[in-house]
Amino acid sequence: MRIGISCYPTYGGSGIVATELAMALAARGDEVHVISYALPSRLSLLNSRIFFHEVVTPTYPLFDNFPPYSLALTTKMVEVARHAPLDVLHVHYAIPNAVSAVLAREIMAPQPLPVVTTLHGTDVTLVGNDPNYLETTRWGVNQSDAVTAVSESLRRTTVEQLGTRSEIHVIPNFIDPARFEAARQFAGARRWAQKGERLLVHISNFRPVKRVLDVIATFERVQKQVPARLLMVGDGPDRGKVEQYCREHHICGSITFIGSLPLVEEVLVGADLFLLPSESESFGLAALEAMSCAVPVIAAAAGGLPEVVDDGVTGFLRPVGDVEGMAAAALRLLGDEDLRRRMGEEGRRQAVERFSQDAVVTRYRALYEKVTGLP
Ligand code: GMT
Repeated sequence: MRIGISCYPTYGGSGIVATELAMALAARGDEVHVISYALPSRLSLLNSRIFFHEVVTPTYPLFDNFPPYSLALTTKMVEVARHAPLDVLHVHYAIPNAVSAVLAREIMAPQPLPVVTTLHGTDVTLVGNDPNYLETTRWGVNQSDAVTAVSESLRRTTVEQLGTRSEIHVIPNFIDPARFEAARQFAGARRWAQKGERLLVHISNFRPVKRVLDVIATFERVQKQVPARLLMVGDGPDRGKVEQYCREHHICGSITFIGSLPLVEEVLVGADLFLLPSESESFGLAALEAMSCAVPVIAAAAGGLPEVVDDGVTGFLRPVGDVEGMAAAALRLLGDEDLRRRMGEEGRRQAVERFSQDAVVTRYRALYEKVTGLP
């Protein structure tokens, strides 16, 4: 099958999922055309069945700061669909990708171009439900030939907040077990540790929804009891604020801001705990990646996180903002190495059993077969 995949190229989970899916489909024999405004960070073009198409958005004085990216994206989708030619177009993140894709389908008619839209979270919860985008987002979702959401929680939220009427298939995010098995050899997080330090890790795009100050507040409480280091991985709008807080509270010495890393296992393997206290999280791919590295997760009981982290079994979930509870859970695990190891290993087992790439990619492939009628 010839599959178009459109996504954001940056370090967000939606771009990672789209990229991993593209590479897995190509490895199985499909031809995959990735469409985005820049090369996604993890996309390898070394498979001869993967192609990358950059969306270029020309500017013009009249546009001021608002060049019409959605139209340039639609135009690129049509160009690729016509000349590849594509059998199906799978877009990740509804805004503007779903709307651009439906428009591309209309332009392509009568040549069919079924559109599959995968909702990732903030395209519904933070951006899609904004009155400035709501009507168009709902239309893009309703007009798609198939819609998926990465968790049951996001499926419910989409119906509630966008008022969509299409069937939404829940297809969770996934990991490649082989990649994480190979990572077991890595020096991983221990590279950053000083003698006797326990290692806590947080990975995100440092947006307000991630509640990065809660990570620091939890760590401060832990560090009072146990020698520890916090690895802050990623980058984004709240990083400056958090670094300033650390300077003002004289805790910079035990917190390392690493920046964005394409392969998160480089910092997860060998870590003691992973912290994700988000306000909302449709799935929490970083939590799944931590589990895949046998690292227990302490997270907020928000959105789809309870569908990923088994509370009391592969980590602990606490109410949003409950930094006392998260710190107590962290201290409990750091004080009981047997329990910490057992939870980590169970996390790895569940990650492989419930979120393996092969099974999830098969489900996406089945959806493409359904909307195209092709084998
Ligand atoms: O987290 C974000 O703000 C960006 C967004 C993205 O594009 O990566 O993340 C969402 O999609 C991920 C992949 O499906 C999910 O693992 C994240 O939970 C989800 N983020 C939120 O819901 C806040």
